[in-house]
Amino acid sequence: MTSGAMRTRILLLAMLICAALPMAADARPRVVVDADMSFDDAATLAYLAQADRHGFIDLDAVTVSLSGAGYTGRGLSHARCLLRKHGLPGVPVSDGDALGANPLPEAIRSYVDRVVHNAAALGDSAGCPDVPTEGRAARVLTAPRGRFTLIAQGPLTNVAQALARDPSLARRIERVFIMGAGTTHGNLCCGAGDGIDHGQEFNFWADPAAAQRVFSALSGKIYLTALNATDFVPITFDFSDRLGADNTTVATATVVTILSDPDVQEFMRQGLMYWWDPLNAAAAITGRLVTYERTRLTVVQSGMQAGRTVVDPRGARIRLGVAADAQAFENHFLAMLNGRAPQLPGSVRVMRPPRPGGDQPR
Ligand SMILES: [Ca+2]
Repeated sequence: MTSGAMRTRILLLAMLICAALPMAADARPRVVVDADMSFDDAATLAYLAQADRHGFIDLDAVTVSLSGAGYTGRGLSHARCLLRKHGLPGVPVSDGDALGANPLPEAIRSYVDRVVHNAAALGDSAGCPDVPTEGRAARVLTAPRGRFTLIAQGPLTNVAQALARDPSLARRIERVFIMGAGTTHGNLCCGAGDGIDHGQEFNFWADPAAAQRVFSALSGKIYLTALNATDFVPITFDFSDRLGADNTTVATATVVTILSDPDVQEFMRQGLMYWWDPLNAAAAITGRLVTYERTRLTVVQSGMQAGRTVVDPRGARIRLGVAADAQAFENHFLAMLNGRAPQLPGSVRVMRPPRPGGDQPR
C-alpha cells in the first residue's frame, strides 16, 4: 500500500470512529432526578451515580424539592456533596423556590438532616459545607433539549413549576417514574396532617396541587411507585447485614452509613422503613422489579382527603405500581452499588417500557 493510500485509510478509520462515538454516548438513556433529600433520596443518588459511572444511564441533572424531608439550603448542599462524593461533581444541581401546602413536619426533617448530613460528608475534615438556597430548579428541569426519563422522588412542586414554565417539557419527558401516592393506604405520621384522615402518602400530601398538575400534564407517561408497591420492599436487618458484608465501594458505604443511624435502626425495628425511592429509581433503570396496573387517578385537592389519590374515570392515565419483587430489587440494588450490576436484556440500554396493562416479565 502506498503511503498516500495508507493515509486515506487511516483518515477514513478516524472518521468512522468519530462518527461512532456520539452514537455510543447517546445510547445511554438520559435521566433527570427531582429529589427531596431524605435518607432514601441519598441512597438513591449513590445508586444512580453508580448507574451513571458504569454506563447504564447519563445522569443529566438533579433538582431538590423544598417541601419534603430536607431543610431549605441543606437539601441542596447534601445533593451536591453526595454527587461529588460519588464521582459526579459536574452534574447540574439546584433547588426549588417554593413550598407546597404542607411541608414535612420538623420531627422528620431534623432526624433526616442528621442522617443525610453524615452520609454526605466528604471526609473527616471537609464535612458537607452549607450553601445558600438557589431556587433554579424549574430552570434546570427545563434545560435538557432531548428526550429523557424523569425520576421524581419528592413532593412535585418543582416538576409542576417546570411544566408551567415550558409546556414543551411534557413532550421531552419520555417517561416519569414517581415515588408517591397509594390507593390502599397512606403513610403520614409524626405530627403530619393532624386533623385529617391520614389516607395520604407524604409526597402527594405535601403539595396536592403540584401532584395534580403533573398528573394532567404527563398523563399516559406516568409510572407510579405507590405505597401499594413499596410495601413489598421494607428495609430489613437481613439486607442491612448483606450490605455491611459486601461493602466494596463508596456508594455502598454511603448506604451502610445511613442504615447505621440509631433512629433509622429504631424505625426499621418498628417496621416503618421502606426502600421507597431506590425502588422507584431501580424500576426506571431496569424496566423491571415493579408490577403495574393501568388505571386513571385524580389527586384530591382539599378537605380531609387532600393529597389522596382516587380512581377516577376522567383522571390521568397512570401505570400504578401494585407489587414489587423484593429479592430481585435487593440483588440488583446491592450489585449496582458495588459496581457489578449485569446488563440484562430488556434492561436500561433499551429502556423497554413495562408491558402495558399487566404483569412485568422478570
Ligand atoms: Ca424522597
